[in-house]
Amino acid sequence: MSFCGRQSHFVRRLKTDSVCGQCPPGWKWFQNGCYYFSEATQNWLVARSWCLNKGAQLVIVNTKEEQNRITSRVYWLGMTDQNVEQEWYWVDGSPVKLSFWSTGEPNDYRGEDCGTIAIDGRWNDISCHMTDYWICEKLCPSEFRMTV
Ligand SMILES: [Ca+2]
Ligand SMILES: [Ca+2]
Ligand SMILES: [Ca+2]
Repeated sequence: MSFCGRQSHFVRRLKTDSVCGQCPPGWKWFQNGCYYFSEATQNWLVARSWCLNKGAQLVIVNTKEEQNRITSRVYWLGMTDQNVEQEWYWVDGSPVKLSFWSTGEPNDYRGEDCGTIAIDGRWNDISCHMTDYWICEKLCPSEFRMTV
């Protein structure tokens, strides 16, 4: 590798730290992104809009590590089955594959279409009109992402 190649790699590492290591005030860095844990409660749609307005989205659980990181109280997850019942999709349009549903969930009790994570990390579908805390996730630009 040429010196220039090495130097650009070094610069990229610095950017990784500055971009992903210093999240906006009130946001926490974890792996490939910045996370916002709300202090207020809203219904799912308002929470989703709040994240979008910050250039983020409601959290999408991609890994067990991420799941563990966000487990601490009841939060909205960025997933819904409101388009087709029992077909769960993340807010980025990808189907929910890795999942941590609680026993007997999702049960669509009286038409529950939005996903939450409970204090024990188990998922439950509840009415989208309920209010809960929420988590936004903002990915670092791809060129800055750490390999984990
Ligand atoms: Ca994620
Ligand atoms: Ca449902
Ligand atoms: Ca349920």
